[in-house]
Amino acid sequence: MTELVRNYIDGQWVEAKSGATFDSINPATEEVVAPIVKSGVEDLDLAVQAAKRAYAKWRLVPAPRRGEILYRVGQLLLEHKEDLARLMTQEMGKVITEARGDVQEAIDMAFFMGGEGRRLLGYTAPVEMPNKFGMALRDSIGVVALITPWNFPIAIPSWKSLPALIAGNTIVFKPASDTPKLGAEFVRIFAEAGIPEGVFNIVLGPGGPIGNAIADHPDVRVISFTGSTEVGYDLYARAARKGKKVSLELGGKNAIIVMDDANLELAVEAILWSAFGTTGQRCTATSRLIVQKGIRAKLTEALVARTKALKLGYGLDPSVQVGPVVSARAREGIHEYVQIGKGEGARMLCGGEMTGDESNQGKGYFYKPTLFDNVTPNMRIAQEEIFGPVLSIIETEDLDSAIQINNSVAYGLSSSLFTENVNAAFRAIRDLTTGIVYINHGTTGAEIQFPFGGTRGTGNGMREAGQTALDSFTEWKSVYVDYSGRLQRAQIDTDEVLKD
Ligand code: UN1
Repeated sequence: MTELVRNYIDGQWVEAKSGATFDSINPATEEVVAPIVKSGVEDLDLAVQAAKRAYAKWRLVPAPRRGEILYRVGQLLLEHKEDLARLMTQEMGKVITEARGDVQEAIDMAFFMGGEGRRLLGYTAPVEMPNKFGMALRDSIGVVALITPWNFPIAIPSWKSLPALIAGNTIVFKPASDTPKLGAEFVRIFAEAGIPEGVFNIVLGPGGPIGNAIADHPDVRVISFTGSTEVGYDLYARAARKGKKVSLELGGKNAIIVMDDANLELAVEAILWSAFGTTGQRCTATSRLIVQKGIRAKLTEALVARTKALKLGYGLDPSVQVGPVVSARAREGIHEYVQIGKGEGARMLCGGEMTGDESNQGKGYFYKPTLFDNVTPNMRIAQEEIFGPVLSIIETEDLDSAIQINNSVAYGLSSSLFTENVNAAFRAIRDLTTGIVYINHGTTGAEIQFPFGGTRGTGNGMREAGQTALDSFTEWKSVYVDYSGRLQRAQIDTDEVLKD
């Protein structure tokens, strides 16, 4: 049996107060990855208290010094990239090449945010009075809580923790209960990089009670959450009663639009990658294909053939293209949506079946990549997030109707257009109402230097990554220094200035 994975609180690896544990399971083999401490509200409180104490010092560490720790984090992530990637494939199932990409996203973020240590830019502006100076600074906030999902178990914690730390906040981190060991390994890297005690704490265990305690805790000032819309909105409402700042990244229902003039081969590759990469379990995954009439038959035919040929299996085998879904429960949910699609009158072209790893006695929570044709924009499978390998094909007349269909869902994360017509591309860039737009590329693959997030039900207007990430973890402080030696009343004594 592998070693028990513990919480990291105040610089110590500790068990949960209750002594309870649970198992992290490999979804490809159904084997136990590791036993994990099962934390409760009392463990959370210890972590918050530690973070609160550490904040008093950490906020005063000059940001360039904080940045040096982040650079070390980037270096260590690079050194441990392969181990972390292998653990990721084991703990949540994504195939090894994608797991490496997930870690790489965190490495990119560490170096990017390390650089913020020497920027964290504020600004000055002219003021109304003589002998007076004004500036606006970003200020740290305090203890921040990070609640992260299992589908990007290293990248998403990096999007949240690195900007929070560079800005001078301290952290209580609650990773998804499907990927607790990766969460703990992520924190271990920070400990190795020299993060001071209490600055970065992790509490492992099931979300519900801990999430509520985070929303209620008077010493948690900011919550950054990525996960389901349902849980996110509940948390938001609960935290609002305490006046907390909340940043939400929730669901998606992303579409690729393919016009008649598109490069067909390129579109096929992009659709397969965006719909079935990560077994469809990305917030950015393509789950709708909006295709213009003239190219539909050819595109559909190519997609069916290629989808059927995708190799499923344990993602540590480099020839495997599609891993399992994260859990038996997740697989049930996906299968239910497939039944809903059939019931709504959509035509299933392939997939629609639970399966297992044939080379391992049928073990694992696999689901065959599924294509639905004859989908209309209002069907539930075209409106609701499925979070699995299911793609719905919707036919359309022209660009305007394609854009209208794209925009007519409750989410607004990512969209994509395939065309060779530059005018169509720019019209789409203007009119697609998602937070991320791609031209001639699928809906996945955002880079960390740009804002990441979406409109409508995808969030609450905040963005992750890029410099924008700092907005979640800082508050502005405006400073006025009057060195005139007399009372100068803004907005009132302004005419005096010209008289002098
Ligand atoms: C997510 O699915 O929550 O753009 C994150 C992408 C990745 C991140 C996805 N860089 O697909």
